[in-house]
Amino acid sequence: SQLETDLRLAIERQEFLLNYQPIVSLKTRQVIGFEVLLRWQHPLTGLISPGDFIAIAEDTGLIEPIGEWVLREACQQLRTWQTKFPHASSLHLSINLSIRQIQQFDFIEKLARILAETSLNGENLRLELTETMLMDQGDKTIELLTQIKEQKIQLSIDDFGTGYSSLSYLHRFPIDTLKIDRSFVSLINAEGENCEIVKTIITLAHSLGMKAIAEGVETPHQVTHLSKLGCEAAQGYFFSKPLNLQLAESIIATNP
Ligand code: G
Ligand code: G
Ligand code: MN
Ligand code: NA
Repeated sequence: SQLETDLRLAIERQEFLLNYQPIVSLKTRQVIGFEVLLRWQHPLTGLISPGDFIAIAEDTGLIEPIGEWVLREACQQLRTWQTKFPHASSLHLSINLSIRQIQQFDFIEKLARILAETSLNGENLRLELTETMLMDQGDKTIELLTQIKEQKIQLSIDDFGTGYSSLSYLHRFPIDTLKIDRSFVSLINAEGENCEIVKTIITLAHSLGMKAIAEGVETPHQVTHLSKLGCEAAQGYFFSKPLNLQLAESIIATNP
C-alpha cells in the first residue's frame, strides 16, 4: 500500500516526532514524568496517530527500526533536559513498546547500546508493556524483564485490566507500576460511584509492591477519588493532552 511505502521512507525523511503527556503525582501535583507518544508528520496527509500506522509497522517489521528510533530519540531528549533543567533530574520518560520489539533476539543489547550512546541512566527510563505481551512470551518473559531491570529501567504494565493476565504470573514479574486503563477511570463519576475496578487494581498494585498510575483522567472528581484510593500518579486531559517538545519544555521549566 501507499501508506506502507511512505512508512518505509519516514525515518530517513525525518517525519517522525515525539509528543509528551505529563504524568502528575497525586500527592504533590508535580509533573514527575511524561509518556512518550509517537507521531508521524506525513508530507501530504499531515499528522498521523500511531493508532493508524502501528499495526502496519508491526505487520511489516518496520516497528523494529521505528521503535529503535523512538527509544534513541526519547533517551537523547531526556538527557538534554537533564542538562538544561538541573532541577528536573528525577523526571522520567515512559515509552510504549510493541511485542515485536521485545521479541528481537538483540533487544537487550540494543537497549544497553542506546543508554550508553546517550549517556542516560536507566533509572529515568520506564518501559510500558501490555499484559498480552507478557503472557505471550511464556517462560522467556521473566528472563527478559530481569535483564531490563538489570539496566535499572522501570517497567509498567499499560492498559492494565483490559488484557489477559494471570495473577499467578504477575507476582513473579519484576514490574514497578500498573497503569489503570482509562476505560475504568472514565467510569468514576462525580459521586465517586463505579470506583470498584479502579480500587481493586490500586489495591492489587500495592499488595504486590507496585505503584498505580491512572490513565485518561478527565475530571476533577476523578482526581479526588483516585487520590483518596491511594493512587500515586495520573495522566489525562484534566492535567494535559500530549504536548509537543516546546510545550513540554515550558512545563518542565516552570515545574517546581
Ligand atoms: O497517542 P495516541 O492516542 O494516538 O496513541 C495511540 C496508541 O498508540 C496508544 O495505545 C499508544 O500506546 C500507542 N503508541 C504511541 N506511541 C507509541 C510508540 O512509540 N510505540 C508503540 N509501539 N506504540 C505507541
Ligand atoms: O494505550 P496508551 O495508554 O498508550 O494510550 C495513550 C493514548 O491515550 C494517547 O494517544 C493519548 O492521546 C490518549 N489519551 C491521553 N489522555 C487521555 C484522556 O484523558 N482521555 C482520552 N480519551 N484519551 C487520552
Ligand atoms: Mn501507554
Ligand atoms: Na494505556
